[in-house]
Amino acid sequence: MNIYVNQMGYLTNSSKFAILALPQEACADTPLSPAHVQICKEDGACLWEKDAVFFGPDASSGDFVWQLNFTELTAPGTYVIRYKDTVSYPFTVGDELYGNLNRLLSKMLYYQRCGMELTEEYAGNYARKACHTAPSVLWTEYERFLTGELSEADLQTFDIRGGWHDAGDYGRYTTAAACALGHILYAYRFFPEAFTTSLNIPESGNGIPDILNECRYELDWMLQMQTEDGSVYHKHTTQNHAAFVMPHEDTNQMLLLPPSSMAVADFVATMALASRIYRPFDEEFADRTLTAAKKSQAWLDQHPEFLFEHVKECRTGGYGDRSDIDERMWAAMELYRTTGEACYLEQAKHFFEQHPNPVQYGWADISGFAGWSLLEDELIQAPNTPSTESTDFSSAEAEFRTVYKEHLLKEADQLLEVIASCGYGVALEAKEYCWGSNLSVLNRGMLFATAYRLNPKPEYHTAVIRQMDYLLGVNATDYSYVTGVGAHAFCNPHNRITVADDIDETIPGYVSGGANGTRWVDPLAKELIPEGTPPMKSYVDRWECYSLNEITIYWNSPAIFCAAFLDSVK
Ligand code: 9MR
Ligand code: ZN
Repeated sequence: MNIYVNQMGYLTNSSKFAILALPQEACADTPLSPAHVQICKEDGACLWEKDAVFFGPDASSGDFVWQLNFTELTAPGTYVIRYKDTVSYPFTVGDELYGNLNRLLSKMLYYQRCGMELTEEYAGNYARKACHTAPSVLWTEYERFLTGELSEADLQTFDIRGGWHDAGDYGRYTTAAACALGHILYAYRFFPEAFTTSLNIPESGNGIPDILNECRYELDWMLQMQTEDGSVYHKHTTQNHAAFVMPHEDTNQMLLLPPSSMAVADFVATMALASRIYRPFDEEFADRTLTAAKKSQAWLDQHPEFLFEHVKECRTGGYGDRSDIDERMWAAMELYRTTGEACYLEQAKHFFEQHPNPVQYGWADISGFAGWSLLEDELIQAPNTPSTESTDFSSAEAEFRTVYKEHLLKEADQLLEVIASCGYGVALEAKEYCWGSNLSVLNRGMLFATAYRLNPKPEYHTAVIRQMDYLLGVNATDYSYVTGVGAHAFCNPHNRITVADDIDETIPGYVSGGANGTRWVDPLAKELIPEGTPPMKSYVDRWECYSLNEITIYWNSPAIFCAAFLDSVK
């Protein structure tokens, strides 16, 4: 029997679930009886006994599953669960857990910084030299240089620096950046009390919350991605991914890839949002971001067509998309929220009407961000407290809010049913485990957190917890998907720095992409994971497996959102 617990631990007064499981092929008959477990102090003293209830076969894991609800364990401490000879990993009960987790997840962003030296003072053993400081050139000119049509002296150069490395590669991509910033800036907006402690970064102590200092590093890079005419480059990478070397050893030519309408709209939205968030701390920056947002919105208004050019000779991340409706919706909504100008609300509504299910929070579909903007004041306040902000909406907005809210809550209720149908309590169906499935799980977590703010049903809160439980060990792989968190955390991310740095201990706080049950996987994953493996188990902790075990800023960012929620709403 396997026992899966949240290897980090559980909040004192919130729901606590553990899972006991056996692969179905290991059982001749369906086992129907409950599993009698003991809950013990880590040092061995048994506290009490309880039955884990037989759930049945679970489609995502291929397991027979027993569910143990031990919410009544509220005394802080470190515990294990025992079943016959099997002992779970230890776990803690306490209220500091999600705050500590949030700090680790947020510090990861500092380790992703490009274009500056990370000094020992802030990076400890992981100190490293500045990288990617050479000038960049336009892809459109560079390709003509490659064919000999242009000489090197003919190439325009651009001094664009900074930002976070997207992932285990060293690229920087506008839509990916906007996705991460959307999660984090809204996490701060809705749960500011979860961001009061120092991250020990160079800006710490300047009077601005460190999470905003960290996001500023990305925003400053993003501002440089705007062109003269208001369009925004889609990405800033080399032609091919670097070898597995430290970032400063990657001296390949940096390129600016042509604008896409997604990049422009995401830029508008992010800058308009940043303008509201940074205004209390830095008027000048708030003005600058709003001006930049309006300039790019003017470009969008003049270019209503979908624009995305897949440059196949450039083999870094594509971040291709099929629709820019959601990005344009987010842009219009943020401009409305920041300026109050009714024309933007009209635009946003127009795009909302074209979107079937605008509650998505991933890089390809960020429609849910527009919803956060729409309902911002309600989401800021704790449940059941009267709103301090003006509720004097135009009737157009009021009606729009009602419709959107109903939609979101209905979606949340449907996802509660998905949780109920999954033995492990995850809000994903078996067919949904694709590249970056942990993002999908966390997206659902953010949706439940949003629903809880709108209607504080305990089920929504528990649903957020269960998505974080999954991430931190209540899953059929036995791993915690956050480096450095839990007794059995994954430690071989597909990450150039971790592979090249010669340091045994992996940087803590990375979220893995997670199980990928599709056949669209990297070569080693294909070799190591036999066809027919249940989706939740389609994972190995190998650095070569980029389709299973990469890390990115926008897999950490939704975890930051969920951790911040659970740190402030316990
Ligand atoms: O996160 C992206 C995932 O949803 C896609 O399926 C995958 C393949 O296109 O790409 C992922 O993004 C990668 C990006 O293209 C480059 N940097 C690393 C990202 C994480 O794997
Ligand atoms: Zn770099």
